[in-house]
Amino acid sequence: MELHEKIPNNVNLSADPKLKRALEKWQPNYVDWWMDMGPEGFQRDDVYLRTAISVEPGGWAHYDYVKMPEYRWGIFLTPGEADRKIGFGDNEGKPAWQEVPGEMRTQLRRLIVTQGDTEPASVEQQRLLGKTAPSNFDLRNLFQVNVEEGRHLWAMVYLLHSYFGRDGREEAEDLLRRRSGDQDKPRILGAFNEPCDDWLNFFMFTMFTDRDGKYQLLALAESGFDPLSRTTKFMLTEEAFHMSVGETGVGRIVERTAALMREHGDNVRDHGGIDLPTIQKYLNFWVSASTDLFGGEVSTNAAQYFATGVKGRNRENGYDEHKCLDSYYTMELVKDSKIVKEEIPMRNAMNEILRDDYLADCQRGVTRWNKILEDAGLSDRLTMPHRRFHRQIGAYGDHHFNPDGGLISEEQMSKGRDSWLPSERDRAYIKSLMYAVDEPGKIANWIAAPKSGVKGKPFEFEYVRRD
Ligand code: BYC
Ligand code: FE
Ligand code: FE
Repeated sequence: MELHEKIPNNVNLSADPKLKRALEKWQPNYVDWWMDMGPEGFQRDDVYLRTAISVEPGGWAHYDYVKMPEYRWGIFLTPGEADRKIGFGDNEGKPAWQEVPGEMRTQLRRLIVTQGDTEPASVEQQRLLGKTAPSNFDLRNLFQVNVEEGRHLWAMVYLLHSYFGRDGREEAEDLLRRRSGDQDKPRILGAFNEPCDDWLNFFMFTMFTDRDGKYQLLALAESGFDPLSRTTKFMLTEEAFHMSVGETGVGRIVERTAALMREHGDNVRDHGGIDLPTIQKYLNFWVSASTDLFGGEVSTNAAQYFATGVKGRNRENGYDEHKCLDSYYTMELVKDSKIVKEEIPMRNAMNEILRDDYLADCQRGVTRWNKILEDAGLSDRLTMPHRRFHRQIGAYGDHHFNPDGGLISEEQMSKGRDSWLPSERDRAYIKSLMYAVDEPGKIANWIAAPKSGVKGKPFEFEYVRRD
């Protein structure tokens, strides 16, 4: 470990002066981007953050107060496996690549750039949320997520600089130039240009959009390109925290809403809470936007990634067969205004296969939220929208579906829209609830306090000390 270097790392950076210089040149540009686009108004405060200091299970994190611009963003890869073999596709059984094979350069660069682009995008989307955090504890969790997304950008930039020469360095600069939601130079993927400007959005985003991150990282962890596999494995350890922020965040809102419903009936808004129908609409929005992130149902890109071995399935080990040449995936597609079943060659269905795992995981989270409602003695439930609902990308993007997945007309969609997705009024209402609760141990009215704090500290602990 080179922990006390300018760029902490476990990749022996000091042995490669050229790479080290290139990264040290990128670093100030990164810090400039962080100052411009990172959490606004909190750059001078002490934040109780964890920092990666090792890749060993159980011992990798160090907790202390740091000012965010001084955070030690490092480069950490899970240790390599001796003689690792490619686990799938046409190159199954061949040694994993330690360098980028020429014929896979374009594919790999594109995947790494797309992955890398989402990381700063999310920081940009969340940059104003600190001003309305429902508690000091939540404020800290937001910043923890933000600095780790910054580290994920570092992880991809390390790969670009190390393995892609000059065009890699240019891509690394561009990662700091695009801006979430910008008309002229937007971020690459749809969901990362959507505003995430209130805390219901934030918790839904970390629940559903960070979970896309989990599944994409799992698929990239299978990559035949070993440095990508090892980088994404370590990123997954951080992703788990982001998703827990989302799941417990929405869970705490549901808990508070349930308490208000028991006391006052359905009239939750009159008592400053977030009513279940509004929670459901935000859920529908972020599930559909995040479902889009898996790409087209039928995808030649995905088939190529699988064939060459650059991107696999989630936990390839769990499958008996890793070539997928003579198998088919049954998909429901729209033909002549009807939904019909079609057999798609398995490799072309890789996006959909990953989406299946993702949606099942989301459903498990929603089921846990419903348990909170059940325990409160309420019969209301939250549900996952159908995967076809409100899609912009892929086979369903050109049609309209209701939340149950039924094909509907454009007119029916316009009619239903405000009861299925957040309306302007809903968004304005949620915004009206957002104000900063600074004092440690205090909590906003629309959310319940967490069961526990961070790293054995109580909820009342002062996680963010204002300058
Ligand atoms: N928005 O063949 P298709 C995370 C484009 S999240 C806009 O279906 P493919 C995180 C596509 O690029 C994880 N465009 O797609 C979470 C293609 O464009 P071109 C991020 C889209 O390539 C929270 C065209 O449509 N990681 O880490 O099979 C906070 C046809 O595409 C979208 C990755 O994404 C979209 N939603 O699959 C922080 C992993 N979807 O080439 C971080 C790397 C598709 O025709 N990326 N398009 O111009 C990939 O594996 C693939 O690029 C995708 C798309 C799965 C995204
Ligand atoms: Fe990330
Ligand atoms: Fe994340």
